[in-house]
Amino acid sequence: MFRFKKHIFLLVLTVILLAACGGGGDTASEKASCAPNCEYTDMTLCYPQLGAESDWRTANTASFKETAGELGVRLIFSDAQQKQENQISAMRSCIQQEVDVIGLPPVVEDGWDAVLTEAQNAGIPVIIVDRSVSADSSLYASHIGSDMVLEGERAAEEFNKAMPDGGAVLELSGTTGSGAAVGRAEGFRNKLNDNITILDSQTGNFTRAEALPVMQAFLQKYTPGVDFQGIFIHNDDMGIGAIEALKAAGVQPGDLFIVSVDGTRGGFQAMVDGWFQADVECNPLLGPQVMEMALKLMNGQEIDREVLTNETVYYPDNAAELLPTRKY
Ligand code: GYE
Repeated sequence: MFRFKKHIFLLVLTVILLAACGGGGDTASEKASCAPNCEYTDMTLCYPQLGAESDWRTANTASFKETAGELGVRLIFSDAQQKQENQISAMRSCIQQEVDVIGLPPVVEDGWDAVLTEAQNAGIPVIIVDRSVSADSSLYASHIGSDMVLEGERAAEEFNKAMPDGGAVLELSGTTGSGAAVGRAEGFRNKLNDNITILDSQTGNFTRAEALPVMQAFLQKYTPGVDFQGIFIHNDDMGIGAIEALKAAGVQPGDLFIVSVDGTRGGFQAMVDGWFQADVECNPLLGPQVMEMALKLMNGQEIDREVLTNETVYYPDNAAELLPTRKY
């Protein structure tokens, strides 16, 4: 009887002690034991990359890997192949490994609440990188990326200038439900003159391979120069896929007014070759900014809740001159 009571007593004591220690639920400040003097070499950063769908993405990945190498940050990198469920499981694995900070480039906007809450409960701050999420902003530390709506507006302004008497355009849009495609489509519609109609809009999922058949299907349905005079393309890779289809259909560079987004070397080459009439910049080189912010978070310093990248529009007139200086 006495031995039994003793066992119960020990069991209760263990439970109380575990609860007092937080049962593994550390907070951010407990984790960064180096705070307020943490250095880059103290940092483990998780970056569950969304995929490798475009040259923009390749440059974004390289920016994180190179910056981590230069600063001595330990980077946990993965490639979700454009699948949200892969990004979520990569995040869960990082939470389990008790990383210091997570940088999340979300493939789509919706569906992040549960895993963001899990990170928050584990005391791991999340910086949303590049595309946005629809989750409440209390669930993440900050968002660093481009103003996708502004990019769409800038594209619309190019069509307004080129087509003052109006006309019709096609839209090759990015991944359905992604912050980049949603924002660009919205901005484009915000600013496009009333006399320019969007004849059709289809997704090419931000890839060359998927844009090619979409453009082919457009060309079966609509006659270039007759039914439409321009194309707004949400990224350079899809633009390059579309050019292949246009070439095969006998369209010549300059027959259509084409505006793309990103400003990659491929986009610059398309301007040099006369296919694109403007390329709206979207900067993928976000590694340094994200790591600087991650360090501030580890040290408990103030950070901005929204950081938008400064960007411009490029044109064919100096594309050949700028091409060799492009970093991506
Ligand atoms: O424009 C595209 C990439 O989210 C801004 O994703 C990014 C977009 C970029 O695949 O090329």
